[in-house]
Amino acid sequence: MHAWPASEVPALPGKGRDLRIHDTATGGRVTLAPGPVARIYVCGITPYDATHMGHAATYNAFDLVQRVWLDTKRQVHYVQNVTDVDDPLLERAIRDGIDWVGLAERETALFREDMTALRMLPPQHYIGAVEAIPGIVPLVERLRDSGAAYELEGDIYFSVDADPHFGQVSNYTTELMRHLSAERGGDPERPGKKNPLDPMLWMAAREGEPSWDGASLGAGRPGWHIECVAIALDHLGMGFDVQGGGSDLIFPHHEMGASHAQALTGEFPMAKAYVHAGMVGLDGEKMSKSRGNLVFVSRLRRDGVDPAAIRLALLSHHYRADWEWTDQVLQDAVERLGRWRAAVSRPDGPSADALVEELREALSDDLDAPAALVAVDRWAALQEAEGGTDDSAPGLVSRAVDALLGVAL
Ligand code: 5CA
Ligand code: ZN
Repeated sequence: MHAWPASEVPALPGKGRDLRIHDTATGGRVTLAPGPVARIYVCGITPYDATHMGHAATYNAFDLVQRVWLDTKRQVHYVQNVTDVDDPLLERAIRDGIDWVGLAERETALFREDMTALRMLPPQHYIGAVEAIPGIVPLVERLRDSGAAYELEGDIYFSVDADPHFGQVSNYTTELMRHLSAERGGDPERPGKKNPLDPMLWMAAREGEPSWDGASLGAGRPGWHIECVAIALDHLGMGFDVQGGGSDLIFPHHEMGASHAQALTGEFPMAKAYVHAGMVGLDGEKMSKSRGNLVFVSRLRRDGVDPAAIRLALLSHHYRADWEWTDQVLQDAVERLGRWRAAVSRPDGPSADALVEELREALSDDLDAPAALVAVDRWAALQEAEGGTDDSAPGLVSRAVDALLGVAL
């Protein structure tokens, strides 16, 4: 699948700092020093509805990860999937009486537009679940042949007990895992499973649903977790730097994905850091396609909201925090954008060398975007109050805000 066009990332003088980021698996900070090429996998959308502010906030977090790495003069190898076949997509297509392929294509196209408008850097490999199926089938066969997977009435399940490290991404209790498994697409109550938590790897063809040739597995379609693992291993290999997504993916998705990969390769861990963004809510509830309490990026754009203001609204919250989208959050961002644009539109101003270092320090410190915004606010306030004589400062601020925060002034 094609991704979306890249906005240019201006090079800044000097060099950024290594990223220290919170890792869900260990519960602590890890310093990622990935050598000349950093490798990141970020879970993509299930395209049955438009991009909402929760999605945008999560992709914003992983965009910052890349901007910090690029500023350290590393290359970034970025992979993202599109879950273009799955239960919620098929259910929505039936509900709306439309073709599921067309629905997925339409919503993926809109996502690309939103990502482009928000200046999110595109992945080098943007891979749909459907196009990954030929790579998924042999992995499921391997897991089955090695005893890490088993058949139940034609469906193939992964045996979580096959991975000695199972549980080490979320560190959740078995009780919580069971609860989340039932809530997030698993089937802990299905009789005949070796362990109630075992997730499906391959679902045998169901009447009226799309299916693909699964060689020795029979016709069917892939489970959700193996989709991301197949794509990540194919394009990044084991031991990549960051596995990213929202905190609702900690369990089962990232836990199961890590176990699939570890059982397949015998290597541990799949990723050096499991990084999770907080949930964005609206009116006290998690914003979600299934709940329908959504503020869409595309809707705001259509209403004439500057995408740079949307991006500033996202950046004003720490990526790990759960927060609420309100009109005030957007209003504050619009005003801030106005102040910053006025400050950089003058021919000179106070020196910005220290500001660039403050931005670097804030972002390398577990992506502290709110602290970065405050630092720019301070420079803009000084510019407004006193001005300055450095004629390179406004340009440098513009480039730094663009390169490190993805905001075009
Ligand atoms: N296709 C799968 C991942 S392989 C999926 O979860 N798709 S999604 O469309 O439901 O979500 C896309 C990304 O947005 C995921 O990382 C998810 O964790 C994140 N996300 C979903 N809702 C929110 C929310 N309310 N706040 C923050 N992030 C969210
Ligand atoms: Zn995923």
